Amino acid sequence: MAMRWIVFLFIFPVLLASDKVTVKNLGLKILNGPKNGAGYASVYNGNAFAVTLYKVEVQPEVFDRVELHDHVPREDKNGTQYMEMIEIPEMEIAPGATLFLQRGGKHLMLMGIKPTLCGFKKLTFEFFFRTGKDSFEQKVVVDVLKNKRCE
Ligand SMILES: [Cu+2]
Repeated sequence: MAMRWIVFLFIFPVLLASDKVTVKNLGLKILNGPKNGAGYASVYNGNAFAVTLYKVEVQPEVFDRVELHDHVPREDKNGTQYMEMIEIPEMEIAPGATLFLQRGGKHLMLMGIKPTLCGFKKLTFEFFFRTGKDSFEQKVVVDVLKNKRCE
């Protein structure tokens, strides 16, 4: 009986969904002027099941909040096509797929940039994921690059 427990504890960590989700190339677009910024990254799901990104938080709190955004095609009353940016509640990533957070597509919106941003060289982004009944998070540290806003 004791042997069975040892085996179970040894194997369990290998099965964690979080080990197979990687956030890469996180970059921030923070300009001098606009009150909001954007965040871009690629998020790979190496699991055999889908995972859902449902929240992103940043420490220290240099933004009012981070929203998940997408662009959707619209048509105005003259029939002209345009893209509208909307907030979405979550982003699903299929097994083996990569979610690209990028310009003109899905992205992170950094709402309400606070002046305190300029006092920090690094920020920690926490990505919150859900899969079935489990949830987990990934932390990614990113440099605050030199920008006109902070001069
Ligand atoms: Cu946006």
